[in-house]
Amino acid sequence: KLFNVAVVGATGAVGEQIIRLLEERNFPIKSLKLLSSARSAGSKLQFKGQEVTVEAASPDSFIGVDIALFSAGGSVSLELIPEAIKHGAVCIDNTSAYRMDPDTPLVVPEVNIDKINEHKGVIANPNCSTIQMVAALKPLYDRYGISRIIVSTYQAVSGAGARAIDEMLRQSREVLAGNPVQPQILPVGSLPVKHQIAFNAIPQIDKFVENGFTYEEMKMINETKKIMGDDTLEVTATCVRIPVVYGHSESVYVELKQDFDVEEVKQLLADAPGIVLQDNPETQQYPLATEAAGKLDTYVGRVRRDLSNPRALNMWIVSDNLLKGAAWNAVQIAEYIAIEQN
Ligand code: 11C
Repeated sequence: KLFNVAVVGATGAVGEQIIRLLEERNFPIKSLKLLSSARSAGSKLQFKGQEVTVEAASPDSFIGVDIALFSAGGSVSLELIPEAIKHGAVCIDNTSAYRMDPDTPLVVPEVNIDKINEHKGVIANPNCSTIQMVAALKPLYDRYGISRIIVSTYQAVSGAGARAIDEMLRQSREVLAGNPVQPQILPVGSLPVKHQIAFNAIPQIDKFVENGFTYEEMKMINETKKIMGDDTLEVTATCVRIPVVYGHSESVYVELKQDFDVEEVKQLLADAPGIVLQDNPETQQYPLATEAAGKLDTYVGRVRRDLSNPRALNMWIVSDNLLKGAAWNAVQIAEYIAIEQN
């Protein structure tokens, strides 16, 4: 069976990667509709050597669409996903709009693909920093059980969109030229206070919640429990923006429920789907954002037993936030839907 596919947010950083992956993976497409806001409508994009004109997304855009991939922001998803469902489309949503809805499966294929059929028209794609962490921890969860996770992230500016990349590069040039820097975008475009990102580390991603955590940190906490299907999991997170363009890095401390052998842990990771073990202190081998950028896998290294708690591990997890963290996870879900229906 071939599918009528729509990409909503086609001109954005994630939309662009979704279109590239649908092409590269030779997704079984009958027709491809590229949709965007009215502002970007009319622009022309290439798909398999053909020019496709981007159309303004409206409720009628979804007539005849089988699979719709959304990455145009939460408000667009909330407005148009119900319309797309009415027309019979299965929606894969990259925004946070439906993630914590109890009726919506939140899927990372390596972790909980079994949930994919429980959808009522929409399957949510988790936050980028959550996806790579749960993909790497799943084999350990299955083998030993996990009681607690403490994660600190080092997140790329591309997570905040194409304008944040421009801002980081522009600021870097200004600092090197000895000029004053005028931050405009980060940490959060809609908040009045802005901070320099070039040559800096900003411990704020998204707005603050009343409890002192940021939304990004709360996403990591809540989404991890939902994807793992375990409310007893103790999770805490500190999310930090650093001047890297592509690839989120994470320092993860994880307490296991059973004794473990570090070599066995490494073997489990090396054998896990979608995970690449890069771990050799002798040759200074460990995951690097610059090397993970552009790749579909999640890279894990610096795996070591904690010195204060022999039942705990420390590790370093890196993946391309726009690929496994967004576009690739969504296209992977679409591929599973296509397989189920064929
Ligand atoms: C960031 N993780 O790096 C964010 C971007 O909920 O999908 C993705 C936000 C989301 O800024």
